[in-house]
Amino acid sequence: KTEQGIALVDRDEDGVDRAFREDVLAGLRQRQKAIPARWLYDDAGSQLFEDITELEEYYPTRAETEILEARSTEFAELIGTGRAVVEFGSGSSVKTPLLLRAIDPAAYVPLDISGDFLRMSAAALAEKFPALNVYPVEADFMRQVELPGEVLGTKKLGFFPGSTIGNMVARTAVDLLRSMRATLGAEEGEMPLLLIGMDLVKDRKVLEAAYDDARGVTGEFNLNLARRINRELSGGIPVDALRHLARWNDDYARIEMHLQAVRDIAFTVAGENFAMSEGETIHTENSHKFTRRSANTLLLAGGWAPKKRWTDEQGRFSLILAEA
Ligand code: AVI
Repeated sequence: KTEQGIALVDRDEDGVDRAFREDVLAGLRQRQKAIPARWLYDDAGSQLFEDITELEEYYPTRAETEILEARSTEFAELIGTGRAVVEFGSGSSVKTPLLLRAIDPAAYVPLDISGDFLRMSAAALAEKFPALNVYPVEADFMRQVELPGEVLGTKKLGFFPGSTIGNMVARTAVDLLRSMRATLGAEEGEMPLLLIGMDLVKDRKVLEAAYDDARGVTGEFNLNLARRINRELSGGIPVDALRHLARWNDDYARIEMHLQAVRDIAFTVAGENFAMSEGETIHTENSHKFTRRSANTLLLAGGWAPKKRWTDEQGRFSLILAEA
């Protein structure tokens, strides 16, 4: 529940998240089984994702941090001080302080659907920056969000690091970029800026290793979805019969994660019967990778004009500043 007492998660009388159940059941009925990637992030999944960001093979977090560290002077010049930073998703421990230190904002407004996560990271940031006004908002940022009155009239900078935009198909990504414009006041004639991380197309081997690490942490992250279904939806998926698969789809310029059946299996979820034959998969995530042009095209389609682009030394990851 939010402070206003509005529950963001709609649960039935047994405490089951209705949207999760509907997404899973609808996804498992499809010919190509598919479950939206947002369901990977329960507490266990969020912890596993944190572990992923520290893996040798998973370069995006380090590459983006490198850019944030190297370009602070340019951020200060181009963005200026005194803006309100609106972060889409709760600030991670490392990246957000780097940005805040560079541009000395008037306020910091983290938006997140998970209230617990939000309060934890907001408290950690407030401790690091005692003079900064922090206004956490529990909300689903896929839709326009009403920002706290305290930042009305203050120019905004949206911050969306991590290449999370890459986890959406273009249609959804464009909707989100448009919602961000609205949230940040573009429609009221304010001129917000957006600083967004977008991972780049590169050698397929490097990409596939980043999503199929030697220690098997990404595999655990993927398999946790099946475990979560068993836990929360009285599922009987034989998790030992599934294996983690990460492969580059060159036509769509994306890494796809799947759970693949290693033998014929049958199981129930929330009372409904499903079967998978050997080799069949459940598609669990897309992670789109961009070129300079495809990144610009996506941003423009979402109502944002790219203004400046940085990459890390090795050219693996990009951070783009755009204006509405
Ligand atoms: C959160 N998101 C940007 C990650 C990515 O790289 O697409 C999620 C992830 N999936 C597997 N590894 C990391």
